[in-house]
Amino acid sequence: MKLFIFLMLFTSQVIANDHAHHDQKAPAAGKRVFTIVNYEYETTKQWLPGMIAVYEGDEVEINLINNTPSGVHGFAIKDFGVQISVLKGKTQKVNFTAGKPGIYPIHCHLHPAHIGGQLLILEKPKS
Ligand SMILES: [Cu+2]
Repeated sequence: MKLFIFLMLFTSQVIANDHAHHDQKAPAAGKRVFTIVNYEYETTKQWLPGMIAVYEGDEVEINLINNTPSGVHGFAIKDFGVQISVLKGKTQKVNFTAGKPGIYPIHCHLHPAHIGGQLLILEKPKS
């Protein structure tokens, strides 16, 4: 039942976000903007969405929101020199340029046991 409520809340948030973004202009080609939120469910902490996909060479901007009651959590993509700590209730922005195509791990450098994510970098489609 608890999980069901969590999923309902999460789904409605996704729908609300989708609405909010309707009026906004799409980002310029080659720039990708994400919002990723750290949730805590029972004892599990996770940045969601857990996987983001971009093209090689993209300018990536991620807004990290720490929604957990437990405290500071980290967001690190070692391969691109990204390592940032986000305080409870705060939002932090991080920028980097996507390098070679591949699948790169995302993790909390402060608590390695937390569920990690993945950055998927795709080859640029030929135009
Ligand atoms: Cu953490």
